[in-house]
Amino acid sequence: MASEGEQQEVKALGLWVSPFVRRVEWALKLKGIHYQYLEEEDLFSNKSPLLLQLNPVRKKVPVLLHHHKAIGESFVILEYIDETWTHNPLLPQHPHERALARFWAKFCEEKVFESAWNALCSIGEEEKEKAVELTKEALEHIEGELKGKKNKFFGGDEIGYLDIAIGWISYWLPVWEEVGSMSILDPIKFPNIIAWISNFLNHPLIKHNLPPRDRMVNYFHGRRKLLTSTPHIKNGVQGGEEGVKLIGAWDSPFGKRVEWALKLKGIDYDYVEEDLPKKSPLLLQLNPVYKKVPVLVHHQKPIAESLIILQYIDDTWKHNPNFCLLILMGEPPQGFGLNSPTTRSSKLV
Ligand SMILES: N[C@@H](CCC(=O)N[C@@H](CS)C(=O)NCC(=O)O)C(=O)O
Repeated sequence: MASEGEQQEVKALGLWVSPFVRRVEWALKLKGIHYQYLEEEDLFSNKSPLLLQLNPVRKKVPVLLHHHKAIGESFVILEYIDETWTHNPLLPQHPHERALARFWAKFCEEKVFESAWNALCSIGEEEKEKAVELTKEALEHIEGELKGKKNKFFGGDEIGYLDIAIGWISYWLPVWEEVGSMSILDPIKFPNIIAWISNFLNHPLIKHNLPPRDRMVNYFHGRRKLLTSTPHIKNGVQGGEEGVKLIGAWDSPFGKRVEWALKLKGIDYDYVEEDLPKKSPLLLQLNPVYKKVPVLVHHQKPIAESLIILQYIDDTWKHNPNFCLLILMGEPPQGFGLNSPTTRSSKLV
């Protein structure tokens, strides 16, 4: 067990309704770690200075603070918690089983979560049906993983990493089904998932650490309304103060140009990393012609092609003119080189 002094240094920055934040809280509670919870009051329109300071790259919750050091991304935080407080291990002991737990957690995040969220925020029945089908297809793999297992949870009779990682399926997904008027968790098709859900929700620690359902239903009705009426901000594409968001890929020199330009102009922006081989629905929606990064979103309107974006930036924010020339000559202005300490990767939380 961690000493009292060590535990006092733990803080979690969160949002009450976030499934990502809940993962972190469940893990801390399973380990018996005392922590201070700090609610991000207005996450989508007025992020707190603390969040911007602790997670300047993604500007998202959860953020875990331990001994004044910040860690972002819920799966990374789960691993950090498991490595720091080694009692009640979350990940399995055997390397292959650990790898499998991570594999299924990632799969669920990319396939089940994304499709289910798309189904909830879909515009029109056809789009919704497609997304519901994709969600069910992905869930079939999870059903297969559970089939024939005698244990209550994925890794045995104690809740572990994978249960926590996909715990949202037990509680958030049924709320989304209700809010989106859709049916996903069919008990005939997914009997093992339904049994796992019952075990998970009946665990005393989980049961007492869930957001109020009615409040969630209201909240997601609101999110759904907002996201379906303004499709460009679906998936959180709202951007910084002026609604500036950049969709890029970490190794794209074209994306870098745009980042240098925004930084030179001092424009606050949100960055979304694109998984290029996969091409996210967001990228296909924002840049259906080239399907490439970078894409700049400003006031909910997408602009593609890096040179055109540079011109747009220079036309829109008139201060520091002529910088484009420098960037086009391939010379990152001082302090913005790929390995400079001011680049995104080095500032990651
Ligand atoms: N992959 C991240 C996702 C975190 C995330 O999307 N958090 C949402 C709250 S549910 C957020 O902070 N959104 C703020 C925004 O998009 O501006 C994780 O696992 O931690």
